[in-house]
Amino acid sequence: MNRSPQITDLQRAPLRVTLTSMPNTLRVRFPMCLSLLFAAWSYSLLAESTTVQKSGSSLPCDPSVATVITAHRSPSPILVDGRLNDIAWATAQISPTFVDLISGKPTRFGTRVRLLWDDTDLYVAYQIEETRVRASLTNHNDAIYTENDVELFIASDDAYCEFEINARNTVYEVFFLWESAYETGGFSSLPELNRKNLQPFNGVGFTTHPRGRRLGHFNWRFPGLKTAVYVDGTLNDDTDIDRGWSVEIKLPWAGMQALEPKSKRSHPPQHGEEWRLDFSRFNTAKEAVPSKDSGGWALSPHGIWDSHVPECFARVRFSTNSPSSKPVRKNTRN
Ligand SMILES: [Ca+2]
Ligand SMILES: [Ca+2]
Repeated sequence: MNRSPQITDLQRAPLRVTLTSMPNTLRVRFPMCLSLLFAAWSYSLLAESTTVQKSGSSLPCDPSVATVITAHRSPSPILVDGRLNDIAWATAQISPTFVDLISGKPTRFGTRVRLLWDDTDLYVAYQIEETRVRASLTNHNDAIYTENDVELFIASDDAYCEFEINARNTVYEVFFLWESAYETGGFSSLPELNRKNLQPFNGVGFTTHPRGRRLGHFNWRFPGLKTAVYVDGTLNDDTDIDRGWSVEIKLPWAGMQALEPKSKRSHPPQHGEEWRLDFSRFNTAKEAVPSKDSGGWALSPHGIWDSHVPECFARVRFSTNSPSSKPVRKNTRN
């Protein structure tokens, strides 16, 4: 996502109801008993509002209501070529379509994600509706967040990694950790996370995270990462109307070790285990007013212009069961 904070005015304002907000005419005609009842109701809303404000001041979302998606064990091999026509993908759970990152409201184009895994790898697939597929950046770690992209975040208790991918299959990747856990979490023991490789990072819109400061490794590479993109239309040619693009990502479990040097979680995860992952897409063009399209869409909304809030990530539940042999959806486009 673009690192510049923006659209903070679209953040949901806490609900405020006071007697003084009533029209004068209504106040004059209100019988005393009804006024008292109204006052009591208003007070309860104010109390609730205060609670919302208190929790809202620590986190911009309610972590307990994040969207849940199941990642099943893959029933068959997956060819990482960008096309989602593998038999395995046809049986995977398809997520609900993404919503606005800030408001949680529906978005103009559909975006869905699927996950599968096997003994060696985690697989993530994005299906992105888009009428004008565009991408220009071609070098690894170019500023992909300045173009249309899809983004993936994977969190452990004390760290998370970020991947941004454009329609040319160019990847930007960064590793972040909470500074307070640098020693206690075992990160300081990893040569690649030597302090000289780390830079301070404080989020892009939510800069008052209760966990304090973060450190980012902006030249980090996820070991064994493989990505592929398929464009269902024509790239950088706006004389036609495209159908969209799709992305396949393969992440070896072995590469997850840096997220948790003390290996609290098993790789692959155990049945029923739940991880926090974030799935989003960012668009340079926004839907015209009166839409309040922020340009950032996610599987689980954050309530603020900032992907870097692991507590707001979607919840991925791992299952050792293979998905149904029956395709979940027949009309897979590519
Ligand atoms: Ca494929
Ligand atoms: Ca096109």
